[in-house]
Order: sequence, then structure tokens, then C-alpha cells
Amino acid sequence: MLQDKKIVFSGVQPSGNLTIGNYIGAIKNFSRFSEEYETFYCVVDMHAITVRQVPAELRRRTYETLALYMACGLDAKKNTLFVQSHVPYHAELGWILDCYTMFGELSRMTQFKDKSAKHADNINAGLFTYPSLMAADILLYQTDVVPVGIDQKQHIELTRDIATRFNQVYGDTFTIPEGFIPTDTMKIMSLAEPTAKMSKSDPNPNAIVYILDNKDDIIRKFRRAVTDSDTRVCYGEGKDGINNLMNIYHAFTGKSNEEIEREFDGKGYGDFKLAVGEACADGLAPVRAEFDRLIAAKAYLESVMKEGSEKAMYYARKTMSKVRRKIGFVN
Ligand code: AQP
Repeated sequence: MLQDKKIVFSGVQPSGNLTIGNYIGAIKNFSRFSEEYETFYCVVDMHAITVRQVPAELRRRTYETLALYMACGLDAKKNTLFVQSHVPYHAELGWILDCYTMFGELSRMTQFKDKSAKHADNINAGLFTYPSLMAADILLYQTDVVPVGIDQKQHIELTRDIATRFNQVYGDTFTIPEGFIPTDTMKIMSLAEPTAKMSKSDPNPNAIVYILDNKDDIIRKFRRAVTDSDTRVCYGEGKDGINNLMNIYHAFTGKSNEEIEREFDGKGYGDFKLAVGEACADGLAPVRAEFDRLIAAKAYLESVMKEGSEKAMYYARKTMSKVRRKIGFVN
């Protein structure tokens, strides 16, 4: 019996090189579920095309994202690792859920508002309906827990609303998922503009620390991080830059705000920035080394994708046949 364990699902878009925001907010937390849950971690390439992608780069980043999952500690034997477009049920359920998602709900999504402002020349229907495809990703696997960063909270709430609505009409069909949003890590903000989220598609490379950046680049980027005119390392209102650096330092060292404030009492921002850079670079060094090893093994990555999609298909097919029957499609 495959189904004794609770189910975990999450995904990352291969829409750019992955950032420490993706790492701290999401991927770093994935492996904690591997032993006790049935886990599905997906490279969500279908979401990535809501923004224009260069095909060769999308393909390369799909492999890289899978390799990064593994480099961050996800064992392919203990977790189902796969690519979204390899399981066509995502698109099928996505369309069906579009028909159970309200225009007003989608219009309220802050990610849609942000992304349509950023890509004003390409506000396509997929960008708008992104959350119902995300709901399909989650609901296909009868997911109990979705580990995501805080920026995805609104999409998880909408997924729950869509599932509840569907269940009310057709009877119990979908498990209602819970988000797993770590309370000790906040949204990681841009180093250049600390009131905006650090996003992999930000065109300013100094705003972003990539998981695969080398130590020198990481330290240089933290040295240049925007802070404020104060000099004291402490958490507080109006100190967005320092708050962000403290969150990052906490993520790599486990130190609390009070401990950080004590450690840098009497020291300047320069010392603090250097310490954050070093903690981050040292924390990521093993990930980079393992990534280099995995990315060279393309055939192995392909075998992981293939096995992962076969297992995902098995689960997704069961949900889809239930959904098709409930809504009245002829089998
Ligand atoms: N800055 C962040 N802080 C904390 N968590 C973050 N996540 C992303 N950025 C931060 C979390 O990473 C997971 C994967 O995100 P995604 O790739 O699906 O999409 P996203 O949230 O739109 O990430 P980006 O980096 O901003 O991508 P682009 O630039 O392509 O839109 C999610 O769990 C997310 O919460």
C-alpha cells in the first residue's frame, strides 16, 4: 500500500538561477520531510513560461534545478523528483480548476499584480491563471503539506478555497492542503532594494545572491548591500536592509536577533556585512560542490526525472480519474 504516509508537494520554477531566497524560503526545508512523508518535489517549467524564456536556457535550468534539489540534500531514492511538463495531468487539472476559480480571486493575487507591472508587454492569460495551475500541482497528489516561502501564502490560501469549493459541489475529492511556512525565516529581500523581494528574475545581479555564486562574489555583493544611515546592527522599523541581512545571517548560523545584536555591538556595518557574506558562502559551499558533481552526470539526472515522473503519474492518474468521473466526463 503506497498511501500510509502524508503527502508533501512543492516546486520551484526554472525561470532563472536560483537565489538564496529560494534556498532559505523553500529548498532548504524540503529534506526535513523525506523520512516521514511521501514527498513530491517538482521543477515547475510550465509556470516558468508565464514569463518569456529563452528555450535553451529553460532546458539548461530545468536540469540545474533538479541537480540543485539533490545538492541541497534531496535523495532521489527517498523523494519523487520530477519535471512538471512530464506529467500532462498538471495541465489537464489546471484547466478544470480554471473553471472553479473566480476572476475576482485571481485579480487579487499580489504576485499577478507585481509580475504584470514588471512584464507590462506580456500580461498573458497564463500569468493570470498561474494560481489555478499551482492549485492543480498541489491537489493532484492529494497533498497534505506544502513547504513554501511566505510570498506564496496567498496562493496556498486560494488553493484551499478552490479545493473546498470543488469538494462542496462534488463531495470529497481533494485533500485540503496546509502551507508549511517556516516562521523563523522571513521573505528574503533584494540587496539593492530591501523593500522588494529577492527574485531570480531581477535584472540587477547585485540585488541577488545566487546559490551557485562563488565566495568572492557573495562577499562582494553583501559588502555593497543597501543599508541605512544608522550604524547600529539591530532589528527595527526603517532598517529594512539590516533586518534582511539579520534574517540571512540567522538562516545560515541559527543565531537569534538578540545574539546577533550582541555579537556586533560596538562594531560597524562593514564587519557585519562581511560576517553575513562569509556565513552564507561557507553554508553554500557543500551545495556548490555537490551541484558540480551532479550537473556533469546528465544521463543520471535524466534517469531521476524519468523515474520521478512515472511515480508522479501513478498518483496523479488516480486523482484525475476521480475528478473526471465527478464532473461528468465520459471515461
Ligand atoms: N525572496 C524569497 N524569500 C523567501 N522565499 C522565497 N521564494 C522565492 N523567493 C523567495 C520561495 O521559493 C520557492 C520557489 O519560488 P518560485 O521559483 O516558484 O517562484 P517565485 O516565488 O516567483 O520565485 P522568484 O525567485 O521570485 O522567481 P521569479 O523571479 O521567476 O518570479 C517558493 O516557495 C517561494 O516562496
